[in-house]
Amino acid sequence: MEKEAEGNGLGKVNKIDEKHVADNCRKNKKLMFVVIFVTLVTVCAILLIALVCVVVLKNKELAESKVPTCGGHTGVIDISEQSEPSVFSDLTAAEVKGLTEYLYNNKELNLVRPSEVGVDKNYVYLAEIYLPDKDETVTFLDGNINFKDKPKREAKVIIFKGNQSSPEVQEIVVSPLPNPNKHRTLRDGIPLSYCITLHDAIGAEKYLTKMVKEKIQDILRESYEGSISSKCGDHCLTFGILVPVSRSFSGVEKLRFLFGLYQHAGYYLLHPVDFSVLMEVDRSNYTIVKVWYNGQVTESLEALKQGYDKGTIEKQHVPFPKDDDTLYSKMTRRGPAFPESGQRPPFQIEPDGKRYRIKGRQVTYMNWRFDFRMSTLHGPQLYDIRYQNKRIVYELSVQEIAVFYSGHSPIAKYANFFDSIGLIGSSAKGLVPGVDCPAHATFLPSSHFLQKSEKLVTFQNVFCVFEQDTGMPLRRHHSYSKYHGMFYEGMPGHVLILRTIVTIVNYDYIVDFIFYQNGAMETKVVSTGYIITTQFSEKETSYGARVDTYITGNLHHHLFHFKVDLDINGIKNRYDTMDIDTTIVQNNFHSDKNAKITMAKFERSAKLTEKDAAYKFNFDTPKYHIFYNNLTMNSFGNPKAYRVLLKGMSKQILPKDKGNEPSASWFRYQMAVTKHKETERSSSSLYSTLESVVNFQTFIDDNESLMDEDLVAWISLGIQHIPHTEDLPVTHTPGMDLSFFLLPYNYFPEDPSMASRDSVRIEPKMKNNANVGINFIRHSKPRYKRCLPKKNMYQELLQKNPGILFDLK
Ligand SMILES: *[C@@H]1O[C@H](CO)[C@@H](O)[C@H](O)[C@H]1NC(C)=O
Ligand SMILES: *[C@@H]1O[C@H](CO)[C@@H](O)[C@H](O)[C@H]1NC(C)=O
Ligand SMILES: *[C@@H]1O[C@H](CO)[C@@H](O)[C@H](O)[C@H]1NC(C)=O
Ligand SMILES: *[C@@H]1O[C@H](CO)[C@@H](O)[C@H](O)[C@H]1NC(C)=O
Ligand SMILES: [Cu+2]
Repeated sequence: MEKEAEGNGLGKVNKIDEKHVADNCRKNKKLMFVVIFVTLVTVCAILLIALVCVVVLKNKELAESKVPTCGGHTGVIDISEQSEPSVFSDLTAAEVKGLTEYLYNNKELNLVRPSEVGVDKNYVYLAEIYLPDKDETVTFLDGNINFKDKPKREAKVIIFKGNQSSPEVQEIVVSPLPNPNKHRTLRDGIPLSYCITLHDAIGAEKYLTKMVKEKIQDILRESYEGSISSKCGDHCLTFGILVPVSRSFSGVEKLRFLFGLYQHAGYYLLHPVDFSVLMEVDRSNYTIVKVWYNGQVTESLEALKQGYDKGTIEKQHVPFPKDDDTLYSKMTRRGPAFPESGQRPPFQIEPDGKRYRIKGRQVTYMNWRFDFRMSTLHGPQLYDIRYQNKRIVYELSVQEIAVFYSGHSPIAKYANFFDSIGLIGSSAKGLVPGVDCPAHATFLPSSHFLQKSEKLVTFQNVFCVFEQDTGMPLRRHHSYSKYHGMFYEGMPGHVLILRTIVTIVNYDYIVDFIFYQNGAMETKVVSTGYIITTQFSEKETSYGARVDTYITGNLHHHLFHFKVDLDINGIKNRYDTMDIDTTIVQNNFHSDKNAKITMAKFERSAKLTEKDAAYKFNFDTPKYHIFYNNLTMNSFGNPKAYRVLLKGMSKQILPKDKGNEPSASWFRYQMAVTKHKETERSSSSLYSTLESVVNFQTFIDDNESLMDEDLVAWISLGIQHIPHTEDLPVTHTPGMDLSFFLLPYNYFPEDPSMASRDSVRIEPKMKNNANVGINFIRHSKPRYKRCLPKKNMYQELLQKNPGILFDLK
């Protein structure tokens, strides 16, 4: 069959060939063009496919295996809740379960659950870990790690007791977790009026809103072009801020606070109007004590109404702001855009992965190691900070963040906030990768036990830990000439930062703990966020600056307090100052035998007692502050010490004991040093805004000996802030940073960062001859030749889980 077919085929072809040679010739030419054309097209197509293939493969290669992702190695980061909580870790879910069972089953405490909370009830306001006494903890930490000897875990619980004739606060310690069977009282008999309960705040606002709607809605409408109503549309007024009035100002036992009124446009706090109400709260009895309208005071809303209608009250008019993206109170981008071409800003990568480890809440970085936690009440706390495994600090913690305002209007006059009233620790959440911290940072959540829930409430992105280039070399020297010897050696400044940002209503405070490779550590606080403003009037001009047509930015003083429990080469330390003074000496190199010159000298002065050690900065007596153990001297006879350096001092200019200055008596000193005591754990309290329950001055007044004792340095930082137009829309961070350093001082035989592999040395191959080649000496060991930066996945994460940034309820 095949043969026949073949033969037939050939025969046909032959026939055609013979008959149509000329024809075929023409046809062949055409065919040739077609063939060439088809071939070309095919070749092009193949080339195109090949090109596409190359591009796809290249991308695939880039995306997949060949070029690795920088810092892909994450095995050293384990931020999960550890099965066995460390001594310093916050309450765990299991512990809270045991704690709530104990609390709610205890008849004596008579507590109601969160859903039944009310003014005449006893309920839990908050609970957090109550750390064991220091000596117990240190014995455990410094002994063999044996979990049998681990100090008991305990919880401090703050209970609001409304179910008694005079409501009180009781602070108890419940023990041992996770299965407690007893409690003891830490502090009690504190009138509940030294706190603001959620009930007080919500109840008073509801009451006030109702009264205002009934009695003076028309005054507000005429004066401020808005109303307090659920139907106010885009012209709403709101009681935006609540100012608790210190009992030192009010002179009454009952709780008093002020509500300020705002036009709810843009960000409301920059649209205040000159209307505020002073209220008194006694359980569910809300009373309006005074009303302030346009600088005039009346005893009630009715009296305001009468005066307004009769014409005895001077009226005012503030137009309602036009709420668009250019409104001064809004943080939306505006103005001629830069950079013109819209390039993205630089960012840092970790080419060889993380150079720090985290296990639970313990961080290890270079020679550093520390534990950290978040106190619901006080804010971030670091524990057992070690360098080369030797403890330098037992505790480094934020104690209080306060701000004292001034103003003619009552809101600014009485605004003396101690932010612990707003719970500093649980006010930190939602750090945004790429803005608040570098995108390559490790973000950690924090959990709190608050009034609203029987379980821990977890906030995401409360802390971030990252290593970064400060852009400032840690050290360098450039010896460029033959005469001095040719070499360059330098080390870039890479630090590890633990950061949190607390947002207390209007202000945002960035708190950084910075670890340098040379054994230095810095604690820094920076303010940003919205200032508190009052409606502009001539009377405010001594207390603030007009920053827009209708508003004054009021003068205020930011106060920060830190506890630094130093343990330098052991617990028993001394505190000396190195006092710099002048001395007159012989000018004996010259002919006149009696000639003298004056120069500086220094002298060590031991601080023997607490009163002796309460430090107020004085320009005339410059000094170093040195902490050391008298038993550890270096080979030159100097103590192996750490030095405290303050870079953000500020003076309290308010007179001692006036107003609520006593609540901030810690601010009388730039630094105070006291003997460690478990009864002096914190310099402030939940009650400081209303009453000085903890008076720091008493820590000093017993004037105890500081010689070879466990010393605690209490450090105050502060900044006076006279607002200006660039504080709109928000205060920017440059110039607002305050910090203190812990610096090694004869502690090491030399700079310990000499061992760091980050340094770079450049020198001629032949001594002092740069013409025969250069040696470039590095000590790092790159994991990859090149790598791709990790993608910042925050946006995708946020879309799926908006709760990491915003409250969902
Ligand atoms: C205590 O609570 C009980 C039960 O809710 C209530 O009947 C009583 O009036 C309360 N007592 C006080 C003093 O609030
Ligand atoms: C409410 O408080 C006012 C003012 O303090 C007082 O005169 C009044 O008797 C109180 N009412 C009740 C029901 O306690
Ligand atoms: C400790 O200090 C005292 C002076 O206060 C000194 O006399 C003593 O020699 C010191 N001890 C040591 C071991 O250095
Ligand atoms: C504190 O105590 C020391 C030592 O007892 C004493 O010399 C000093 O005067 C006291 N300081 C004050 C202010 O009382
Ligand atoms: Cu400020």
